[in-house]
Amino acid sequence: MMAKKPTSTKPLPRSAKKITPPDLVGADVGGESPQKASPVPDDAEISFAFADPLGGGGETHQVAQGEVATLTTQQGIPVADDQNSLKQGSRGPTLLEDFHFREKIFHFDHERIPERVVHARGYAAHGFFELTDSLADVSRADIFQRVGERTPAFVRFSTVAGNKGSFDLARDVRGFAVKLYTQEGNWDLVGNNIPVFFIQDAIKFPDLVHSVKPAPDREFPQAASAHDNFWDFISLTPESFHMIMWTMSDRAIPRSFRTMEGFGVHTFRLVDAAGKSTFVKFHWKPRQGLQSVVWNEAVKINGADPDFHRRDLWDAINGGDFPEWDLGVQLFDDAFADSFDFDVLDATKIIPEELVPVRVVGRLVLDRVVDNFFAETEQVAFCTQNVPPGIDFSNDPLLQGRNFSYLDTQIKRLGGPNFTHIPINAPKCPMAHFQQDGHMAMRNPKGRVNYEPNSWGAAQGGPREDPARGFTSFAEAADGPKQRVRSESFADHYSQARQFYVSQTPIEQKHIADALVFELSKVERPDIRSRTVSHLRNIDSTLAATVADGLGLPLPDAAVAARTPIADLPASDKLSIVKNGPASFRGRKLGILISDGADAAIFKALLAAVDAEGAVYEVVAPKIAGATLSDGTTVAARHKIDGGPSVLFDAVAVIVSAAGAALLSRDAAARDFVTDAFAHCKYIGIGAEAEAIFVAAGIAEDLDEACLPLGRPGQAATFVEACRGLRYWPRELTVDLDARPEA
Ligand code: HDE
Repeated sequence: MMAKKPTSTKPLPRSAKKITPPDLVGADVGGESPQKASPVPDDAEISFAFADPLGGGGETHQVAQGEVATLTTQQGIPVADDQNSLKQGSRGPTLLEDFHFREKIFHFDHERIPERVVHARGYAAHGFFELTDSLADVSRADIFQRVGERTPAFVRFSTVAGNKGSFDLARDVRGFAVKLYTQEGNWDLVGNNIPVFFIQDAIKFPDLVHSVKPAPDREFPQAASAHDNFWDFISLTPESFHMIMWTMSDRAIPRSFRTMEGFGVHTFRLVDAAGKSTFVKFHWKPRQGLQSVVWNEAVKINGADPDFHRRDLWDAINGGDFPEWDLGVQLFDDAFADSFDFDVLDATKIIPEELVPVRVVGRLVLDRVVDNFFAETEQVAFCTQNVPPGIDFSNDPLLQGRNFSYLDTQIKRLGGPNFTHIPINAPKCPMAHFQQDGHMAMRNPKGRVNYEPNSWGAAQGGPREDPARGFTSFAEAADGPKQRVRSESFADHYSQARQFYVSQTPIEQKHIADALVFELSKVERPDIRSRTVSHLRNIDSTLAATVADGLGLPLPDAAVAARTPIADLPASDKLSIVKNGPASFRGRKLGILISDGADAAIFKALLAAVDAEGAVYEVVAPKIAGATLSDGTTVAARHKIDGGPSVLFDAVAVIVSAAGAALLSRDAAARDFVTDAFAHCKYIGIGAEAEAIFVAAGIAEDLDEACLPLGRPGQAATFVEACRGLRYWPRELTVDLDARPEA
């Protein structure tokens, strides 16, 4: 007897049946959100378009609003059915003849290109540079001649160690790479958010990067320097300790790309029309002020929103809050270089702004997100060798090495020598040369002549060199024996590390010590921990003692210093984040936790105060559909409470009804919302009925002067004004075990 089929199983279709997709065109994509922050692009505005890769030569495929484009193959053949492959019979084999299927799968198979070996995770935007002060006195560079002129710019921010899919808030250096499409060729200023580097000679770069990346046998940890290999290398590389002070500071966990400084790091040269050279260091100073998160917050942000930094930039630009940086230059001559305590060619050193002031000469504005991440952000190829006439290299051995590496790496990543033909990499000024062919050549020269010199005359003979306009290297004299050496003038490894440390406020110094203890506590070998602390003894004895104590380690002897450190370099205020914070809460984000029945007058007063400050807000509620306020208004939420922890915000407010407070007091995510905001020293606005949640969270007794009442509408403005402080640091001493070594 045949077994009876289960009744729920439908008979398999035996006849050919065409599966068609639901018609998505015009489908409702959701309700409107009242949130000011994180604008969602209006789908109705988007028309479909392929960018023209030839920049004018090919056919641009554009479809007007309201029309629907016909799907085609890469060859432009219209596609009738994108749901079913071509088969012999309804249940037969798929046919090789199906060119649409084969092309689609073939192309998909090749979608990935190698990620960057460092700086793999990044995010970019378009904008412009505007000259505000002419540098014509020291440089012939076209970009520095005419005040008020704008130069298109593309800027990519990145982390260094993590892979492309890693989280944004790793403790790490941030890349700050700027491509400026000048009228005399592209200038790539490929910098970082920290003005010094770990090593002095490019030959050590592979070792440094190998040490910080996941260990080769186990492939972990990802995007983290807190492991044996990194600290082993560092503790054997004393020149890295100035940079270590920066990476252990909150500079390595920025709040936003918008609140980071950028630095060209190396000493470069500016060269005038007469060939005279002036040394220069480049600085990008954010008009938004400096701001970082705290480590415990960073750890949690990475879980709550791994895209925290890219989302922040995307939201700010789409919301019309365009980030801006001043371009500053430190200019100095050979006489200064000769008299300075350190070698200006040593990339582990800064020149304090107190010694050579930063002259602001322009501003950088980012005002447009990319159309396509891959085409622009992934394929952009920065090369330190890209400098226009008037800007030149110094002999910094790190920079010299980079000038080889960046061109070389693009060939691997982008597949051939024609990556300059990709629109994001192509200059926006006239180009003429005889380079030709190769993979994906898009711009081969026209005509018969592809060499020079030639005798085909001006009309047909093609471009000619121009000794007056052309790039001329600064005629620096060089002499000496061929040798592998590190100059004696590079031998001081600790003086500026100390200068950085003593320039920090006490809370920032605490964060450096905490970070060192955290990182070294992840190191398994005690000898590596101890060796690291031996270097700290050459920087600051209290720091060394605090870290040793935090590790439960006997204080080791000081490491042998190649040169006796200078202990009394003066503190420099510019090195502190806290001393260079924003003047207002503008552009910052308030998280408002609400419930049904929350006081409408207070909520609305708070929104008005946020608006007046130029800040943004997001609503968090028990349900994503939002909450109904006391006056019957419904407010949609941006986050359900579980997905909107307080770490996502610069400050928080809790405005709930008594019933809402009772409900949320039992909710772990709601309790975490307030305890984390409290632990991270944030300003907290507390509505009249909200206290029960703070009681349930166990912090009601500890509330301090940065926890402000929102019982009356008039208190909203006072609260938002207080938020300008960003953090109430005295609280940290009461909530962090590390702050109380005696405990
Ligand atoms: Fe890089 N670095 N680097 N680097 N670097 C790369 O180039 C390299 C260094 C920096 O958003 C790579 O296109 C060497 C210092 C940024 O696309 C590679 C040395 C500074 C970016 C490379 C250094 C930087 C990179 C990998 C030691 C700050 C991302 C992919 C001498 C001044 C650019 C690529 C982007 C990327 C080599 C040191 C900044 C392999 C050999 C110092 C911002 O070419």
